[in-house]
Amino acid sequence: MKKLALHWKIIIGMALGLAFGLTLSYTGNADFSKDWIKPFGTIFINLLKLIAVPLVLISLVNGVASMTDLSKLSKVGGRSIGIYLTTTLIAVSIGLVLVNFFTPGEGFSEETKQALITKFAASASTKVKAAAEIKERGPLQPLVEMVPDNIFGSMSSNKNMLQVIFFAILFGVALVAIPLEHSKSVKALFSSLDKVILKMVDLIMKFAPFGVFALIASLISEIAENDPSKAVELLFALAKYSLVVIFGLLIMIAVIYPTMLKVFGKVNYKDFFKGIFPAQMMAFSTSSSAATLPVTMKQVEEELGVSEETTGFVLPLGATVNMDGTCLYQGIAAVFIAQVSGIDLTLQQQLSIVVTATLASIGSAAVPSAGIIMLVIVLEQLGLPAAAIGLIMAPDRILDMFRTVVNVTGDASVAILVDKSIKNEADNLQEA
Ligand code: DAS
Repeated sequence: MKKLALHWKIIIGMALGLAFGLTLSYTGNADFSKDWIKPFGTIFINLLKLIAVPLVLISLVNGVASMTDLSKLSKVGGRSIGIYLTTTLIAVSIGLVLVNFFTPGEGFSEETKQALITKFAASASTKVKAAAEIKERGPLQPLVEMVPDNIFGSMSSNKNMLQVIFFAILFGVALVAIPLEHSKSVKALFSSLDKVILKMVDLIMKFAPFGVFALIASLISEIAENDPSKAVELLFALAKYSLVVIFGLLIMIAVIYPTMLKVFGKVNYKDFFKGIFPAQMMAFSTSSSAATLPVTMKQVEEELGVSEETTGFVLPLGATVNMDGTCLYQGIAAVFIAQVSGIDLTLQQQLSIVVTATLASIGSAAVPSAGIIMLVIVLEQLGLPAAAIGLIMAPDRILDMFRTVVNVTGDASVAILVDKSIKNEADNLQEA
């Protein structure tokens, strides 16, 4: 029998978890779930938290260290990173506008809302509630907090992901800057470690169908208790949340990238989509920017006319650090979880989501489900209940397929714009 793809197994786990949760709530056996099912969901969440920091550290160092030399880093890298950050900030901003406009995490009946608040808000740390505390901080405080005074302390908790990212980038740049005879073995080490950590993610995700089953079953039986109609409300909210994410991703694909390419690159978007389509289909079916990278590079170079040098630099780096789809999704997911937990985020806290999600997407590895692994850290960073991941884990694998298409399309757009700017600069120099 043909091996079932992981995302179908997760969807089956979700459906069985829903059915089992409803059965438990119908028969009044919620306690059974609490003692015998919920622990497996907690184990799965802990596994995601376990892998997050080493995944960020290793995949980022490996991504930055794969650059050949600093001179190229400064020229092509400077332009690429500038455009990466622009598209990522646009993406997360679109996400936040949509989730605040459509509020998929609100509209529950009072009873269901109270049950959700009881379940999730309890595990929200004081960080989100102490909004007043934020006002006392200076405007540059987030910048100060990004620089760790002890990397081992930063790595000891998921709350300092920005500091781990700062250290990883600094370490990677230093690795590129030292002579090859000294950096060769370290680069090889991190390349091997990258394969190990990605295999660990793969092993953890094999547990995902069971983890999702346990998370959904315990969630439904605890929230629904003796009233299964609450479960229907939860599913409706999840469907609305998923549609908001997909709508945001479509805006990136159909509006933002074509506009950028037309205005700044004079590229006809029909030619662009014809050229990039095979890579988008690969991204959709693999949910992995890294697995799609060879196809993206081939299409961008052969079909979209980008030079080999630009392609060879911008796309591998982009696959590691430029994830517009993931960032848009993380922004929506964080606010959705706050809405479900009855936590009102101030504008300042939502702006901190822009920074945290942008950096989390930079730290996300280019593999399936990397986005939700990093979301655990975004939630911890913001003091939102990471346990609520169980609520959005169910549709996540499907949303991952869509957001990976946006990630890859964004990388290709940046490669074209950077290549155009370098060629225009060379033409101007010749004319001068
Ligand atoms: N699947 C990731 C990628 O390869 C994106 C994500 O998980 O958000 O781009």
